[in-house]
Amino acid sequence: MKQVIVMGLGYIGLPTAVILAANGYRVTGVDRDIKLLQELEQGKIHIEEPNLNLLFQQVRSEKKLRFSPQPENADIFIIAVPTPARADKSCDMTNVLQAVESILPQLQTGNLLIIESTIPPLSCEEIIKPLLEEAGHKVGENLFLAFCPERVLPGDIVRELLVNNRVIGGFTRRCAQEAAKFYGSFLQGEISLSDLKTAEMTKLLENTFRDVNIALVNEMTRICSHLGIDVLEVIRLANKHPRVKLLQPGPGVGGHCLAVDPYFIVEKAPSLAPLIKTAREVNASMPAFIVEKVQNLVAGMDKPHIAVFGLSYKGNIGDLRESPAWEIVKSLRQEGYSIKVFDPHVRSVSGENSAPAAVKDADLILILTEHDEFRHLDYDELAAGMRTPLVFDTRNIIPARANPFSRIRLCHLGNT
Ligand code: SAJ
Repeated sequence: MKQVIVMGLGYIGLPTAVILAANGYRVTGVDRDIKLLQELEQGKIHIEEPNLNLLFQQVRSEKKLRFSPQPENADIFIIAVPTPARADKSCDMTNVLQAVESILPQLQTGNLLIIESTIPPLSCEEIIKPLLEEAGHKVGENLFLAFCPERVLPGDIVRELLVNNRVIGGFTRRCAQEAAKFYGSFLQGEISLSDLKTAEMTKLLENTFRDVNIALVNEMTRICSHLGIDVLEVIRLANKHPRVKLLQPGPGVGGHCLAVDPYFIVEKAPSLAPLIKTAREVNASMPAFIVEKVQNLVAGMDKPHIAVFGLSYKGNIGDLRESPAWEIVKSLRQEGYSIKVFDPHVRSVSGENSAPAAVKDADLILILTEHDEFRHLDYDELAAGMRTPLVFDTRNIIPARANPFSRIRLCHLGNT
């Protein structure tokens, strides 16, 4: 049974460690957060993902997954630590470099080192490989180095870890092949081999593509709003074209990926990336656009109360990182509005425990996150407890056509 060390037990590292343990590997998950390790040892996981807890409890009871603050000897090392953006939006690789440094004393002939963390192009060759060589390793000869970006979608991580196609960049062909052998042992998706820098850039392009696509519909939302055209209908109709696949506008783009990764391309070639940079700016401006719309909707009301539904950066998860919803709530509070929040997925922020409690005497329900719980609410019934029966659905989750709640004025990005 091969031994795998997974460095970093966050959104990617923990599910990866669990999946590997369930697929025939002896796994040690390493993290410097001692409190997190203690909680994991006690059987508590900090990530809300379908099927993760079940699988976690199973591999723990079978003693296939251990935790440690320090790496130890192993066959395969995976680095899945976060790479946040610095204040100037460039990539802070400190976690990755510290992880590499901490495994240096453990590396042995024949080991495979895989980087899964998202990093700027050329980082493996220009920063990580030299670190390994300075420690005396002959990369490509007695140590195999590969970059295999994670591609899983928060909210569906466990399934996607098994079925998604993977791109593997190797320092040499042999490095990529060694990594492919490993991923092929549990992956149902297709594996494509390439070199390090191509795989690094591929990862960034994927998230940038999505960010630019969303920026396009968000910009279109502003334009249509100005011209009095229903942008949601325009997008729906345009998507009937066989080669058009527009995403949905919303209150902004959050999370630790789309809102961050495109800048890792910009930092490498700023003068060559105007489109990528502008797309980021368009998406980053959406919270202010929503705040402006809210101000217009409640203008003239006496001390308006707003009930915000959803704080996380997208539906059905509890992740607050870069969340546009959170930014909107902060802005509205700064503007002096009375705000109550309800998010059944976010426990870290004190809010209301139920929708009726949040909307009591409210003048507006502001839907900022597309949680399933919000889709299935009876808004007509909720309106009975409101002062003004007004809903602003920025995620377009309430079907306007089959509007059964006649008393409510339903606003969305297409008519507001
Ligand atoms: N969003 C929109 N409109 C849409 C789709 C998304 O406004 O039509 C917003 C969401 O509300 C959210 C943000 O974009 O605030 C990002 O959400 P997401 O679901 O698009 O993506 P992430 O950040 O959760 O995960 C992405 C995925 N990348 C791609 O789909 C190309 C995932 O596969 C990556 O593994 C992940 O980034 C990552 O870790 O890099």
